[in-house]
Amino acid sequence: MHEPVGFRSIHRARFQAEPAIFVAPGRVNLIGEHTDYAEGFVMPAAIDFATLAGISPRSDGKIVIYSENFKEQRWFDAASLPAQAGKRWSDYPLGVLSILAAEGHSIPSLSLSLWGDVPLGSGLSSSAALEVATALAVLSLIGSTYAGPALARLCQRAENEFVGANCGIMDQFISANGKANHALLLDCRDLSFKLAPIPPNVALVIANTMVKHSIAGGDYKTRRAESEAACAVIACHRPGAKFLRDATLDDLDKWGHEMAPNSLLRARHVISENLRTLAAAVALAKGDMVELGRLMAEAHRSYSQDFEGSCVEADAMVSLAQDLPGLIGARLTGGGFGGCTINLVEQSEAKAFSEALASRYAARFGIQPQIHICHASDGAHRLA
Ligand code: GAF
Repeated sequence: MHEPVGFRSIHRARFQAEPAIFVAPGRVNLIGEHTDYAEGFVMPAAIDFATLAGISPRSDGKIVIYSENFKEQRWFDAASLPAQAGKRWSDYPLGVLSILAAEGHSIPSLSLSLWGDVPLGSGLSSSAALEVATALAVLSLIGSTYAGPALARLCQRAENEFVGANCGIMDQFISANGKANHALLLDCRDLSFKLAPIPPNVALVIANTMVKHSIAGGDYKTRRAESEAACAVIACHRPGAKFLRDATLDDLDKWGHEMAPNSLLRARHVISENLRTLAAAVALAKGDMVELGRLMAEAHRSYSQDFEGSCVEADAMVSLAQDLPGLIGARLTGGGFGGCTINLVEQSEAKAFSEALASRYAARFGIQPQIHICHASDGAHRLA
């Protein structure tokens, strides 16, 4: 994280008050895409790009939220917060306040400063970082605490019910519960997880295609609906199959002909991705990097061809990486249709890998990609 000089003094100067400061990270997903809302498995890591939230009490009945990124301040009455999103950055903190109120908390007058360096619209969960940082800050002001999984659910509700994006639990969960030097194998059914250590000689190289990604857009919704429609067909035969987590490839062989062609493809991705994610956790635990790389390659193929969640630039970013020294595995990460690829790379080759990938991509598309060598980081916590 590259904190702006004096985040504390920005809050102090603006609000004449000493802030308590909280940090919540963005994330990268190693494998397990579009499986979270199917109650399946994901394997994300928190990264060292994050949002900071500074908070202090007020006594004038107002809620004042300032974004250092947008250089914009917004005022609200604590007693009558907006009931609907307004398609602006402030929807995320307001969503958290609105769900906290719905969960029975009375929201006091407060000043909140926000700043973050998670690149926006790049599929690295800037929204989850903003929600989780806000939630921790406000909970501390009201003297309440939520355990990590409950904090993640609160923030997912803010995004689903207030912002209006129908995301799963992965992003908020890893932002709230990440652990330095580890990914998490998360079971999105019961939110149990296992720590998956990332070997110290493996770097997380995140390559931004610079194609904007958004889960508020129609594609995320459409893919989700198509995969859920496939599950509904299976459930007609096997009522126990409430989510694609409960379905098998055998179910698709038996009843795939009753599904719309796109639904069949989406379901094949989700069901096989759950299997790959479990296998990837085993490979990582055994230090079998060849198998991990193979699973990531297969996951990208499935995401791109069956789920049709990739784009020309992301497919190229993955294929341009294939013969570079040090590559273990590469795939598109996050909600899709743009954003970033995750490349697991031998640490000693990470710098040369990043430079070579950037120059190949720039030569292909005439766009300079941002490439970051990241570290798996701790989840949200109080900074000062
Ligand atoms: C986005 C969503 F927010 C997550 O819940 C998840 O569905 C992901 O896309 C795809 O794996 O990040």
